[in-house]
Amino acid sequence: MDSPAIRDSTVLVTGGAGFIGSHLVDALVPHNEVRVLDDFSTGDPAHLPDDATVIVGDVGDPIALQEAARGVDVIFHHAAVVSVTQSVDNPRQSNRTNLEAGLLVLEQARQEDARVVVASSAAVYGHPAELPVSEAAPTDPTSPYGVQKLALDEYARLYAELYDLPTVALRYFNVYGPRQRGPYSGVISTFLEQARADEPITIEGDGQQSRDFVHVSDVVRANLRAAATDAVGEAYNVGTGERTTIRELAETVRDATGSSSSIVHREPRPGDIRHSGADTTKTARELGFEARVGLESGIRSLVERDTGVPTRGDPEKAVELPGE
Ligand code: UD2
Repeated sequence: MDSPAIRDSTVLVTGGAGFIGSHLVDALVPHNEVRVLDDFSTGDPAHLPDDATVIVGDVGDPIALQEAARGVDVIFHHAAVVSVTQSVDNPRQSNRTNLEAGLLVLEQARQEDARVVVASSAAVYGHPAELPVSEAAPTDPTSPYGVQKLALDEYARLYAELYDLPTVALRYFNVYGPRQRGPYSGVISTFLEQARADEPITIEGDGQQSRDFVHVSDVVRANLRAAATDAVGEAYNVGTGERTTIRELAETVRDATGSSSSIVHREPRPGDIRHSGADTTKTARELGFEARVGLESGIRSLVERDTGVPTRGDPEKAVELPGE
C-alpha cells in the first residue's frame, strides 16, 4: 500500500458516521487523531472505529462545531442532507444543513487556521451541455440540493481568495460502495437489493440515461489528496471518466449476483439528468488523483462482501486502502 497522504494530524470529519464520511474516518484513524461530528440522523454509530472521538451533535450548532473543531488541522465536511427529493420538498431545511452549516464550518476553520475539504457534487452542473463535463463548464443546478452545493463550493473558493484559507471542493459524481443504504441511497444499492431478493430490477425510464459511478474507496483517496495538495481554492471532479447506462448497470448487477430477477421499466423520474460524466483531466493534473476501481470489479466486491464468497484478489481491498 502507498504511504498515507496525511499523518500525525488532528482532523475533524463532519458527517463521519455517514456513508462516505465513515470510510474516510477508517482511512484516517491509523495515522491521525480523528474526531467525528455527527447527529446520527442518517449515520450509523456502528460504522465508527473505536479510535475516533465522537461528538454527537448537529454541524449547524456553533457550540458543538466549536468544540469539535478546536485545534484541528483539517476539516473534512461531509455532513449533509443528501436526498435531492428532500431538498425539493423542504428547501429551507436542507439549506440549513447543506449551506448554512457549511458556512459555519468555513468560519470555524478560519478561527483554527485549518484546511477545509468540502463535499460538493456533480449536481452543480445540472443538465450538462457537453460531455464529459469539466469544472469550467457552466453551473446550472436543477434542485435546491444542487444550488446549496454550488453555493458551498463557491464559498470554499472565496474563502481561499479572501482569507487565504486552504480549501478544496470535491465534486462527487455517483458514489457507491459498502454501507450505502436507505431510501436515498442510489441506484446501485437499490439494484443490488432487488437482485439479491430475486425481485424485478426496476429501471426508471428507458435505461439509456448514463452515469459516472465512482467507488467510495476512490472518493476517500481523493479526500486524502485534497488534504495534502498545494492546489487549493479549487473545485475538482471526482469520477472515473467512464459512463455506464442504467440498462448496462442492471445487467451487470444481475450477472454479478447470479440473480434470476427480471429487468422491468417504470416511469422515468421527473427532472432526471439524462447523462452525467466527469472530465477528470484537471483532477488528474492538479490533484494527482485518478480513480482505480472499475464498475464491474466494484460491484463484484460488493457482492462478495455480502455472500462471503472469496474470489480473485481480496474483496475487502477496494475499501480498505487509502494512501497515495
Ligand atoms: C446523483 C446523486 C445526487 C445528486 C445528483 C446530481 C446519488 C445517490 N445521488 O443522483 O445526490 O448529486 O446525482 O445530478 O449518487 N434509477 C433507476 N431505478 C432505481 C433507482 C434509480 O432506474 O430504482 C435511475 C434514476 O432514474 C437515474 C439513475 O438511476 O436515472 C441514477 O439515480 P440515483 O438516484 O442513483 O442518482 P442521481 O444521478 O439521480
